[in-house]
Amino acid sequence: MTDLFSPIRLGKTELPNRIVMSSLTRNRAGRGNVPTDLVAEYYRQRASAGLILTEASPICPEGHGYPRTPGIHSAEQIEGWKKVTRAVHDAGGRIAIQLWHVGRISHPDLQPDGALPVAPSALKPAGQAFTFEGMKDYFTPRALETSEIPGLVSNYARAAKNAMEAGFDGIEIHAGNGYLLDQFLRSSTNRRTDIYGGSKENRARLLLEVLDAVCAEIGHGRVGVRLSPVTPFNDISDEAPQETFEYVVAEINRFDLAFLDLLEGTGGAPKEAWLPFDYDSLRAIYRGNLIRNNGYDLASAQDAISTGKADAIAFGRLLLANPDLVERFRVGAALNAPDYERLYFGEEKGYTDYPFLIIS
Ligand code: 8OZ
Repeated sequence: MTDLFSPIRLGKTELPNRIVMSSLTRNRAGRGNVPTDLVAEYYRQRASAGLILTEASPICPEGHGYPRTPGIHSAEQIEGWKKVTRAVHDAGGRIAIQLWHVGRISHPDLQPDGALPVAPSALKPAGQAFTFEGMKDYFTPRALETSEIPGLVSNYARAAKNAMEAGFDGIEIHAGNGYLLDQFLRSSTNRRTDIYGGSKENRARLLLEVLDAVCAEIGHGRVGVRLSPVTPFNDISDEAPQETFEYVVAEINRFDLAFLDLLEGTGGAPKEAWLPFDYDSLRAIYRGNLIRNNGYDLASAQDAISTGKADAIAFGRLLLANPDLVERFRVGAALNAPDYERLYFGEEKGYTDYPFLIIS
């Protein structure tokens, strides 16, 4: 019987099990937003996962919105990531990088020359940005000109090329969680009147152009995509999420991607508080491998795999706190609890100091 420990092929990559490490922002990059030896050690420790998805990694300087997030746009960053991919591969693992542009979820303090963040429309998000000087109110972003879109798309393609140079097995396009591509997809943040706004077909156009460009650059078997249809994180919503995302997923079918990473629910909120959405309908529409993500434990993950609701399951908090989660699941061991105080700072503390199982 197929279960969480069964191998699976996602595009060009063979996984020994179906336990995927979800992308997790950890804010430990060094100067120049370059991954350090400590970052390499963190991922190396988690190499027994079937596939690691890295933390979200900006594709260009304008794509940054938080301190110390590792980029994939400079030569130094590519060199830094080489240490990470080498460490994971030497430990027998596989790793894909999540490509990110935050759009309006940024602040002039984090932008080149103190510029305004860019977005589909000049709509200020509610809330505050994480800056080097603490929390500061968001600004009203600058709406991208239609003529700027091709340059943005080519930044994704260049980042995908950089990812291959850095030794990654693949990439995941981050089109969720209220960041730039999601700001185009969802109606609350996209009020454009050009071919990138209005109808669902127009709102999905940028993501589809990005997928086209990265697939042309590195091949569809190395490309995945992250969607999160109803998360309100970063002040975002859609008037008709079921309709919007059924369309998006149907269109994504044409790329024959390595996987779709579907973030269910609404961030860290308990399941009872999730906004309604029929994820099984996306499963039925999507023809490729589906990774389901958010709040799974061993039992619910096994259930999702054995009933055919998912091909693999991504774990965030559990893999963050249990580098040897695969082994712990296998033997039914107790799990370490995540140190929520040190998710976004703390260097090695709450990062590379979680204990491994001691087998006596
Ligand atoms: C938490 C803090 C900062 C960024 C996401 C990249 O939600 C993130 C993120 C999460 O996709």
